[in-house]
Amino acid sequence: MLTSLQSINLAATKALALAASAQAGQAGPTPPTFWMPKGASTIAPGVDHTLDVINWICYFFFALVVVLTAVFAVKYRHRKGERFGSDHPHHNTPLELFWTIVPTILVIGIFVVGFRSYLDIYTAPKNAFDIKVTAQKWAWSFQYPNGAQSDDLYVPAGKPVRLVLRSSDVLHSLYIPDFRVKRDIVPGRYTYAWFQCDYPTGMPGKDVRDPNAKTVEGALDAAQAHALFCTEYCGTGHSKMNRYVYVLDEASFNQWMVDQSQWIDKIPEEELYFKAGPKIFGRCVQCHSLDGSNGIGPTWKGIVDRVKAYPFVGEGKKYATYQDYIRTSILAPGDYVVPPYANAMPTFKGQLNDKAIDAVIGYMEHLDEFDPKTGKYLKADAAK
Ligand code: HEC
Ligand SMILES: [Cu+2]
Repeated sequence: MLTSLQSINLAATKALALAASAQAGQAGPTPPTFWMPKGASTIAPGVDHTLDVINWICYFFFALVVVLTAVFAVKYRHRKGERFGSDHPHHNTPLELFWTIVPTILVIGIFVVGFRSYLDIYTAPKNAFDIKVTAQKWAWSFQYPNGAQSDDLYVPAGKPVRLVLRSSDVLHSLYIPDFRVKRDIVPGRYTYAWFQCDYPTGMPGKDVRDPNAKTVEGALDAAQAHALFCTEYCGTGHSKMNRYVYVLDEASFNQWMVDQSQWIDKIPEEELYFKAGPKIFGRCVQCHSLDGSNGIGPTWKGIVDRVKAYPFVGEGKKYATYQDYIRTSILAPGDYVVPPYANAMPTFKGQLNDKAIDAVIGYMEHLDEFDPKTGKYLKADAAK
């Protein structure tokens, strides 16, 4: 029994050593195994070794139980002429003590190894880089300290990152298998997760979610990015919360953050609707279509004419212009809930600024210039 405890300790030490060598940065992510995907965070080796130790204990006892069952079934089978129920062993105190004490010690050993990793996993280092995460039906919004925002998660390599998780509606759960990170996101409460990944994946060269995309030079290979899931069923659009994590070296990450916070400012007013419009529409497309089909929300096909005809839109009415109404619909969707729809739209207050809202309105005004299926600008070549 001492030896099994020692082997647990040994595995834990090995895990720590592995984690240290990963930190030194010679290696890349640990390769996938039968049980686990590749391990790309500093805690991955420790988690995997804890799992391995528990697995091996299970294999051992599984084999022991199966073999003994087979042996005893043969050895103590009923033989001709034997009477039932005679002369069988009943109580054996040493044996009972043995099979109570040994598993107890084993389980305590597993607890100690697990609890150590648990503390590591749940206590973020003090110098961690904070990223705010908002989960909502059915999208992620990642907010960076400089005001940048993204739908996929971008993180700096070689630095602890702490995610501050919030939900604006129901229970969600953030899961990054390659990092061995999983954390529930509970409405009305902050939860936290942290990780450190030392290996840059690079930037997405094109949409890696498109399986038909041809690899272009310098583009990120989809296998390199880390998948990010919502892992708490949160309604019909749950699977739309599958995103990616991109790990950038620190300089690229800082540059990306600056670009990301300023991307819309750099676009001239008259190009806004076709340069920024489709990108922002990417955050509305789960619920709104351009082709006339109604989803969770009303289609945007013909939206400007429809909205102009509302009895409360027009000079001297609640909304002087249709732009006013659309603006309010985006910032305070509950103000007027279009029948027969539910009040299901999240507010984009604090996420879309005035310029972004102008871009959306411009987009709605020029819908005939966009592909009704994909939302892409049809005159893209002419615009160059
Ligand atoms: C989770 C689903 C969802 C998302 C995401 C969503 N909406 Fe909505 N939207 C709705 C629903 C449902 C309605 C109808 C009920 C209401 O008025 O709140 C609606 C209504 C609207 C209306 C009023 C339409 C009308 O005919 O009066 C506008 C404008 C609008 N959304 C814009 C947006 C924009 C812009 C985005 C993206 C930045 C967006 N929505 C994202 C669900 C959504
Ligand atoms: Cu979810």
